[in-house]
Amino acid sequence: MFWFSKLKKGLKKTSDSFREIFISKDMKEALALLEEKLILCDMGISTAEEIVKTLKEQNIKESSFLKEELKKILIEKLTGAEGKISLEGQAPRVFLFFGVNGSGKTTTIGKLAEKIKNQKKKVLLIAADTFRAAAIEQLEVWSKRAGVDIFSKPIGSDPSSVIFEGLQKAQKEKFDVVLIDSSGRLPNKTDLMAELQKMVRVIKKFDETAPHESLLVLDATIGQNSLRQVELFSKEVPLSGFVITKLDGSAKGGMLIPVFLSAHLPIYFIGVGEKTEDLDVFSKEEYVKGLLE
Ligand SMILES: Nc1nc2c(ncn2[C@@H]2O[C@H](COP(=O)(O)OP(=O)(O)O)[C@@H](O)[C@H]2O)c(=O)[nH]1
Ligand SMILES: [Mg+2]
Repeated sequence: MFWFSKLKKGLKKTSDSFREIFISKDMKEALALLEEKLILCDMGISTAEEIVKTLKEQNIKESSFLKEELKKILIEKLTGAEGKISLEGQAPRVFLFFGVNGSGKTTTIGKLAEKIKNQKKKVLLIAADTFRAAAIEQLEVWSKRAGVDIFSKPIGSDPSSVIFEGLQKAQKEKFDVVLIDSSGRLPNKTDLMAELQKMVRVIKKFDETAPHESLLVLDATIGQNSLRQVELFSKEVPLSGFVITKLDGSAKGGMLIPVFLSAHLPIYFIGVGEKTEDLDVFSKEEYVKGLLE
């Protein structure tokens, strides 16, 4: 299936709620309903109010125009929200993935490993989520599926030492790209945020321009609650952007907008399912079309 139809299908839970607005004959009613639906899909109260205010000022007569104007406003709001990772520059390129347990880090890394390998790059996965044995095994499964190498140590190992040794391997064996899976929790009582900072320091010992991307992975099904995670993580580690997963399971697909506006960091990838082809780069036009058409 083509990406756009996947995205559209994924966003269905969110987009379904908009349908009745655009067939409404009464514009006042349509705008009131729109505000309610924007809030319900977790676009944020202030954003919803602002959008409806702008639309009211335009004095639109037909609901079909309403959709077009709304599209323009949403695309405009997402100015700067598209991001692209660069595989060029001094190798290895190091990409670090953060996020709470279950947000979709390992799955995202697995999908990306395959995509990057298909671009003829030598990819190494580093299993620095040493909290659960299953997390390491899950990354091993993805590495086999993608046909890329993995570096791991036994469960409970110090995540930063796993990264250190993994990067030594990457340098020695001339890998192009390194994807690092981190933990949302730790096996010992160490403070997670302190550990994440340590990971970044260890990476900088190899290349002070690395990590080349530090991406926070967010689960769309929790909607605006992810703003709290953005705040928490960005206070402790320098983030460069977001990955939004599970847009397919969420009726809160509007959350992407407040997430972007909260930090003004780009959204690099979005996930709409569990397979490799269910991940792609974020396009604001496609997203807004998927949401409203
Ligand atoms: N439906 C759906 N499920 C996803 C997506 N991304 C991840 N998952 C699932 O979410 C669960 C947690 O993902 P995982 O990668 O293990 O999260 P981690 O703890 O952050 O590494 C797994 O069952 C994944 O298959 C997505 O885009 N859509
Ligand atoms: Mg994981």
